Amino acid sequence: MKTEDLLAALRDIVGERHCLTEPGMRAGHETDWTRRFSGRALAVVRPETTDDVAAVLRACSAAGVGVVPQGGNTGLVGGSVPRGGEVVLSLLRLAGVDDVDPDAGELTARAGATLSSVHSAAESAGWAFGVDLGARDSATIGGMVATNAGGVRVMRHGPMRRQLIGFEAVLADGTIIRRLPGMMKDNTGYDLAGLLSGSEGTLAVITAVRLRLVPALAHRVVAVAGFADAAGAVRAAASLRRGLSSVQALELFTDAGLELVMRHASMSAPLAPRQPVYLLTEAAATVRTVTDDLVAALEALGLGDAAVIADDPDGRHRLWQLRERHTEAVNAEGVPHKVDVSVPPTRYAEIVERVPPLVAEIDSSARTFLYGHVGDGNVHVNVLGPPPDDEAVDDAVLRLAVDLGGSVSAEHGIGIAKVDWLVRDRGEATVGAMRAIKAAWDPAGILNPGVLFRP
Ligand code: FAD
Ligand code: 2HG
Ligand code: ZN
Repeated sequence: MKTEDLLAALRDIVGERHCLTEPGMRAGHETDWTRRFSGRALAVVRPETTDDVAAVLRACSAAGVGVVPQGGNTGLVGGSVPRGGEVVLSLLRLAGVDDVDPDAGELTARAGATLSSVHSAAESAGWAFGVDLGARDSATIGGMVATNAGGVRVMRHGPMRRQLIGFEAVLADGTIIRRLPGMMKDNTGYDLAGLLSGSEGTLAVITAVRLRLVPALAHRVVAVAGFADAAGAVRAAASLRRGLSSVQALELFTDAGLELVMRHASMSAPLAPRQPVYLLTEAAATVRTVTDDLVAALEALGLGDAAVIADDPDGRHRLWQLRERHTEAVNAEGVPHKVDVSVPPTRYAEIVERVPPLVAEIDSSARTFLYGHVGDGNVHVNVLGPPPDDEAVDDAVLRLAVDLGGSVSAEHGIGIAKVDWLVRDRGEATVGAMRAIKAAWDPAGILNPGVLFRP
């Protein structure tokens, strides 16, 4: 099929208005959130239904043209934008949340529903959704399943994969596969929903999922405590996790990042004097005593005077902003190198201490910011300075994570940013098994070419 014929077929399926070929209309879909990755799309198509998604995939398969599924385009590893010449399949019009079941604590979200809309729907039914992250107003449920997104409550509820009860998706040849609504217990062969989690748009296009909800906890408290070093913060995090069953989140950041956030967001320091490392703890329960319990736990750790606590909505929000706004504060300073890794809990303090001098050895003018989900062993290394295509810093940090027994991707995925590291981290045999799955589901290789594997 000629390009012009494919474009005509796509216009027929989604309508002229939703097949974007003008450069100005495509632009927002062609560059990623960090501005580090971009490429030209043949067209951006915006289907409204699952049947339209299937028709688009059939047309692209027939034409042998690659397809890049795209949700909110908040991904951080370059997997959501074209490499050059693909059709971007935007799922944003498949929005909405249906079939909220307040008795079962379940709902169905279409792929383009934002995380915030799922939180609202869960809340209206007297429940909560167990995954939360800073990009909640833009990140879509389809993209979050495709990346197996983590966020700030993984230590309590697990990542997206753990929330899935059922799914609907479209294979590269347009075949629709579906298990909706699905069942909480359902041992019927391969776990295809689990396989789609973290598949990064390379196996199928996710069009809807059934999600489990978690109890809504009425009382919530947030504390930020300061430490002389990362080891102290990691020890306190371990102790709080062990001793306080109400803990929902444990987040770490350093004073360099705090300085940036305060400047960018016009906020003031949570503690005086400032400290090198901070630990944010959130606890929640159905009973008001959750605040007293956290205060007592911090005092038992000798942190009574080194912590600030808030249990009112505004105060909690202010403390959370100090951690959540790191990503946008770094982005406002330049195009960052983002290295999302996890290490065993016993090596967490070590990686936080070793990364800044390691980066400085490679590029003495680089600025390094570390923050992350200490409760999951996940640290986000952000480096400003080296040109976007210079990977020396990325490679050094990834090598260190592997040497410490960690993973080269904790929660953001492989995308195009880490394709070579997938093999280095997992080995040829394991990646060979992954490639065999890819070949079976997408034999012509049209879904997100270049993501996860080199073509
Ligand atoms: P996109 O960026 O559009 O796509 C991401 C990947 O999924 C791409 O490979 C794409 O091809 C594929 N994809 C998208 N939709 C579909 C679909 N329907 N079917 C198949 N494949 C699809 N991530 C975390 O894990 N934890 C965090 O705490 C976190 N915080 C963030 C904070 C900020 C401020 C920002 C900007 C990002 C953050 N992220 C975080 C990263 C990002 O939000 C997640 O990766 C999110 O899951 C991406 O969702 P999206 O809809 O934007 O997907
Ligand atoms: C977070 O935890 C996100 O804030 C983004 O995963 C991480 O900015 C980053 O590198
Ligand atoms: Zn994160």
